[in-house]
Amino acid sequence: EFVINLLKHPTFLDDSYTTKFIDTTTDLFHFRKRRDRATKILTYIADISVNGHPETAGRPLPPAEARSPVPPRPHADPLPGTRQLLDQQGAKAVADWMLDEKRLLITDTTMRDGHQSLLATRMRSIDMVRVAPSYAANLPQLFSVECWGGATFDVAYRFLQECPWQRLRDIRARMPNLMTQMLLRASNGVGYTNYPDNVVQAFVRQAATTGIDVFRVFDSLNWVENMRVAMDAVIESGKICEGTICYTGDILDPARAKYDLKYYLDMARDLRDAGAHVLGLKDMAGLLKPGSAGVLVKALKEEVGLPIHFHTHDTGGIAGASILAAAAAGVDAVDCAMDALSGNTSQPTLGSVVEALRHTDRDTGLDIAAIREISNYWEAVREHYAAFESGLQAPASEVYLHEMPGGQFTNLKAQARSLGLEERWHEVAQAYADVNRMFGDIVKVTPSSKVVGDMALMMVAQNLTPAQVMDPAVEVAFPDSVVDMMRGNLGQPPGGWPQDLQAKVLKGEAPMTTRPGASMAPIDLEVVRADVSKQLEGKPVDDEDLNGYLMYPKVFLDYMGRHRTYGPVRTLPTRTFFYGMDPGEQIEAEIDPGKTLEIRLQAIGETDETGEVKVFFELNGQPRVIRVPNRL
Ligand code: BTN
Ligand code: 3PY
Ligand code: ZN
Repeated sequence: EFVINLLKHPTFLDDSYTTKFIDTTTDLFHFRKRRDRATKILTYIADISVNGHPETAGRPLPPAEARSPVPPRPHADPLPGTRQLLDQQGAKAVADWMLDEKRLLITDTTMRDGHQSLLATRMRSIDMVRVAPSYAANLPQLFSVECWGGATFDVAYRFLQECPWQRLRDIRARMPNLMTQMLLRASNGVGYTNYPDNVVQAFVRQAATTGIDVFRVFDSLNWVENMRVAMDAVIESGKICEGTICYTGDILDPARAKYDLKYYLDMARDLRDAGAHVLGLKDMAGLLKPGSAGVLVKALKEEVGLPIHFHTHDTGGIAGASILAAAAAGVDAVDCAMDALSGNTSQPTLGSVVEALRHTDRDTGLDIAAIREISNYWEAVREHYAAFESGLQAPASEVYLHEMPGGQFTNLKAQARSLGLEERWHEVAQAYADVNRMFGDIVKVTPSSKVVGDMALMMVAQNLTPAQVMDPAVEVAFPDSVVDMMRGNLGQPPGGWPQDLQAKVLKGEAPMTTRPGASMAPIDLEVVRADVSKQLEGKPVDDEDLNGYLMYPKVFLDYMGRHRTYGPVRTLPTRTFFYGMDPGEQIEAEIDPGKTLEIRLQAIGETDETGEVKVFFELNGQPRVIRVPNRL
């Protein structure tokens, strides 16, 4: 039997296997039997129940009494919302409508930035899809729901064993009146590197087709030149192009004159001229202080004429004040996260912003009772992700020193932990600030923020001072990402790279100063499709899969290999996915609309002399036995 051949194979047993192994180890297939999806899911549950999930090993457990999340009951049929306006009248009409609205418009970020910034992006689709109808019915006045893009795309494939496109399709279908929103890293797509123009274009087209309405497009160095391909593709798709400024420094601080008011106004005009329907103001680290927010928003409103959508993070603890200052200065829309996933490195608290503006001229018109119900749902969801909590206890003004994006902060902390540097976190924060200065004071947001983080960790790990790094006489092995960025592969920061550091990193190699995409040959998409199909033993490759592969070839193929082994595990409850089942426990998994598996784990046997364990199930009332290796 295939499963047994797989599980007993030496490569599998010694843990050196990847799921590629299943594709490349052909001796498995001489005995291969086609397994149905139920058997695959049982195999997964059996394996996790016996061996645990690698991602939660050694991490805090959810509380024993953690409730199963129950989504709030829809109060009524969904009223028409922004989605209908977009579909019926187009992107420009939505922008005009925003300018006319007196209300402060609200985007809910819980399903993207909220969990990216608090739970290492690990939230699973099922927890989002189940509450989407409650949003549609109970909060039809929302401007949009940010639920896709940024880091969620690769985390879905890589760690959650699910297809990000399916997530989008499922949310879209259950939220027909609300605009969906994504975060797009312009020429870096949803990846960490520059892609050929036609790959970026194909990705945008696919995202629009599968269900994105609002594209927040930014460049990690604020280089508008490097945003045009993505922006044009969005505009052509008929969806909303939110051309976005990334905010850093402090416009009121004379010592940070590089990022003064004029810098942002110039960039905003460039984005308007590039065709943006909406101007995004992305304060990814939460550095825009209330006083500066008022000045900046007022000036942008006067000078640019586009509706402004403000995004910030509460890492320093006063982002709510910045939102209120921006609202007073006339900002059109802001991002908040549902209360239970707000605050700290996430967005400010949605319900509290709604309350703060109640009975004022910027009253949001959102139903606070509906917000509380949905937040209670998220509170129950969050408990199941205890393994991914950062342990961050409080907001901190240290953010004004290091300027780390909220979406990176907890990630970098985890990276520091894995390098044994957790005790030296405040040194990492200082090094991050030092590296920013050495790089010439740059915008730090994915992927440039990752480069700064890599360099900072390296300096702390090797006890290198900035002076040593800059000293031509001291040999420094720079991280690959630093070399890549100094070569010009992420584009150009304002004023270019510091020449002395660049020369040291590149050892005399000449950097590129043009747009990276301009010198990348287009990919022949049909050749790639045929090649991927061949790697998947002739399985047809649709446009979604093709675009997944183009962003992350290896991550995608690994996902497909595991999918063949474990089936649609996205349908499992989150607790089961991360912790398996206990004897006597029963769960359900809806693997197709209306096709539900009732799964009861009866018992887990002893480990036999071959190192295997029998796991006894009842599947829809019928006994089933699955054997898995005990790898503990
Ligand atoms: C991953 O983290 O690699 C994705 C989740 C699937 C992991 C499966 S669970 C059974 C088997 N044991 C492992 O250590 N990895 C795979
Ligand atoms: C991302 O690109 O994932 C971000 O959240 C940047 O802030
Ligand atoms: Zn953010």
